[in-house]
Amino acid sequence: MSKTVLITGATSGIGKATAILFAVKGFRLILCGRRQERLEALQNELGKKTDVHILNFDVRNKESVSNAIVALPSNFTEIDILINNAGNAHGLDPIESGNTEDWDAMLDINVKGLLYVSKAIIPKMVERKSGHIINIGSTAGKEVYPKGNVYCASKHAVDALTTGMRIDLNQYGIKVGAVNPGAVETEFSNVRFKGDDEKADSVYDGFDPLVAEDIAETLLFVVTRPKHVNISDLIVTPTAQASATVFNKRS
Ligand code: NDP
Ligand code: 8X3
Repeated sequence: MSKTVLITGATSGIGKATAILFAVKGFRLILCGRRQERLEALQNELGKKTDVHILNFDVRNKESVSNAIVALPSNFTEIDILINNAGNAHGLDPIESGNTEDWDAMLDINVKGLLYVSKAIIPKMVERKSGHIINIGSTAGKEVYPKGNVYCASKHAVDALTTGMRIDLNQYGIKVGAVNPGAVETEFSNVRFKGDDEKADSVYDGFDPLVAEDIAETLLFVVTRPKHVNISDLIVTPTAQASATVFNKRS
């Protein structure tokens, strides 16, 4: 049978592009997010190509996460691949004036949410002694940039958790790795700047950012390696981006 992939944050950006590409490639999909209309639209569209199950939960709510996974229909309980993608930046402020609600959101979603989803899925992978977990980190998990403070901390935590998971799950033959994108034009900056779309768009002025499909293709490569190959860590940036702050912009 085709592999079953659970993707968090499938309603937009990287998660959605991955769902679309993986459907074309015949993976069975469990698509997660909070925006029900978008989940249903994806199910209707991608359901023409593969089996699709949708789950609506906020990754911050551990009971909802656990209940949703426990209640999966029997033909979707064996999850082969988990893509921990849900996440966002909230705000871009110096530490002295950062908003504590933004801090809570980033740590609760990007770090604790990833843990809750993983905790709900790992036990069955351990039982079956097989599985593959891919965490979507960021270049922000590899270096810190001005005003990135808490978002960078959350992605550094994802980096550490990826290594920790790989070490602990090694004995069960479970693959664990991370894909760490640089600037990808999605709804990411719209969320970061709280609906100020002009400001969000200006992030990508003067260079060609990655598009979500670039990361979807990377993820397809990662999940289609042979059984004995694990891609443990990948950084993918636009050609114009040399580091978190160095961009070759058109003048
Ligand atoms: P988008 O804003 O386009 O997508 C974010 C996704 O996460 C949405 O599907 C959203 O779904 C979901 N999500 C957000 N909060 C929650 C929550 N509390 N519970 C459940 N789902 C949630 O951004 P991207 O596609 O760019 O981001 C995907 C991942 O990639 C994130 O982890 C981000 O940090 C990372 N990343 C992004 C980069 C970029 O430049 N864009 C670069 C490096 C990493 P919904 O609102 O329906 O719940
Ligand atoms: C998203 C990339 O540079 O905005 O993780 O933090 S960045």
